[in-house]
Amino acid sequence: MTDGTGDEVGGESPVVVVANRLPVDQVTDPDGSTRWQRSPGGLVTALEPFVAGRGGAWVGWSGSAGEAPEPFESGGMSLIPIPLTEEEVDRYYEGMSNASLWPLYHDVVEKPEYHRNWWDTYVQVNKRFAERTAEIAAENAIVWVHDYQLQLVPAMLRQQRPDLTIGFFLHIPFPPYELFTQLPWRSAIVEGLLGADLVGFQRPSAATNFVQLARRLHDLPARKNAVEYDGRTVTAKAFPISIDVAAFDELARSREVLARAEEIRTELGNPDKIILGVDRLDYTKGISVRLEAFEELLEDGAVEAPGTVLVQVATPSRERVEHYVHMRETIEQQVGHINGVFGSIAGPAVHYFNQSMPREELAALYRAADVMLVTPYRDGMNLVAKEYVAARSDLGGTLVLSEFAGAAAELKQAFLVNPHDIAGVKSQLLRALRVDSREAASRMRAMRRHLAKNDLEHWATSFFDALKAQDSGQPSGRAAGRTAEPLSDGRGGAQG
Ligand code: GDG
Repeated sequence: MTDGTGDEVGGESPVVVVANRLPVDQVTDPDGSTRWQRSPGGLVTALEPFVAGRGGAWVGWSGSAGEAPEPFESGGMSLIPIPLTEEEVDRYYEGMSNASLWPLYHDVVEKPEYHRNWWDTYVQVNKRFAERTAEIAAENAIVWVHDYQLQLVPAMLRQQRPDLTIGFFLHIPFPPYELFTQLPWRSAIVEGLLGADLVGFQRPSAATNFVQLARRLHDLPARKNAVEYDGRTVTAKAFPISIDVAAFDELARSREVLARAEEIRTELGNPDKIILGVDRLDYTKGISVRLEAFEELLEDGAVEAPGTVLVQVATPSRERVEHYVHMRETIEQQVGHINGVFGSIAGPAVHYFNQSMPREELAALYRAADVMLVTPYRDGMNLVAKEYVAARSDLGGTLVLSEFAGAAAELKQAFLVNPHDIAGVKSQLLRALRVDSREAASRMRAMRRHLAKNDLEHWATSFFDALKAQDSGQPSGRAAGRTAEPLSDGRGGAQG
């Protein structure tokens, strides 16, 4: 893999990825033996070429509480497992990460809970990730830290290893000052992120929010895209993530997937229109919004079942977090109600699946669907929207997309909706159901063109290029971090 200059991306420096999860899952074979299997999803595929074969490593949790396995090799990378106890999973992962930060960063769609013992554990676990990374990273390595679970790692790592070049990428939105400042440990998080040379976000507005926070909370000199801190320049910039477009396109064109798409239509009773939703079962994804809009359209008589059906795949997620248990009950009641009133012996109006599907099945669903309905209240990017577009080489199908998904900034030819405005969602859904095929094809073509150029490899390469450029631009950089005192001890107290 090369950058524009023909050099190997990342130069010769080894790359270490630090993420909450390792890129593998432990699976048990029928004979009872266990082995590691590469996790599904594009991120691993995109990062592997940068990490593999050059002394690179991936630091992360294995997914099971208890003792961590010894480091091992996989796909040319050294995988370095970090242990988490049951209590740490409870407090750091399900608590602080998924019941405090996740709702806060998603516009407080649900009320975040703040507990001091969750925070203390978050600090402790971040420290463990930072210490282990400091131990294994080669001299002058490039370290790329991922996501909201590990926001303290950049600063903790810089303290121990000022020779490293540190990048951070946040996969979820970053809230504005007015929301972020309700976090009791707001200063510590901002300081944690300021330990990086480059902080990447999905959207430019998130980068702006971060720079403003650093300026207003810590009184730091800041320009549009950069903060001066501790003798270094910390750059904040948007790098919208994408998918492996070519691979998804190829999968969705395969004979098996096309045949399965036909079969799905037949099994659904050959409806005129199939509307599709695919999400992790998460309250940010606005699954209730689309059920409500669909129900009202059925009530109004604007659509009829089973001529028009909604297929909703809601993949199980975070099932031990209280918000999620409650949300699942609400959604399942809604589905039951719609089917009770509008279903018939011929079939239900909503086909609801609370299960994880193979990638091939998702691709076939994308090919079978006339309208893809993506209505998050807030979403960093939303890869499902991009997968749908990548799957439609036939230029068929239409995309209805929330304005509040990062993807809306790129997929401008979608039928955009405000998920808080049910009347608006209904009318855009109807437009998408009724649009003539020429207009639909022209919208799809434009979105596919954009995606073809902006795929996952482009994302990873842009980030590494920016990180390298940032590193060579640091004045006295590295040495400054060695002696610097952080603004706080990272253990919190509401300050700033
Ligand atoms: C976070 C941010 C950002 C879903 N169900 C199944 C399945 N999936 C796959 C989809 C897609 C992925 O999971 C979901 O990606 P999203 O982007 O929609 O959402 P999050 O999980 O919330 O991800 C998000 C992302 O990070 C990347 O930065 O875009 O904004 O919230 O790829 O296809 N895959 C399979 N079976 C399922 O049932 N195989």
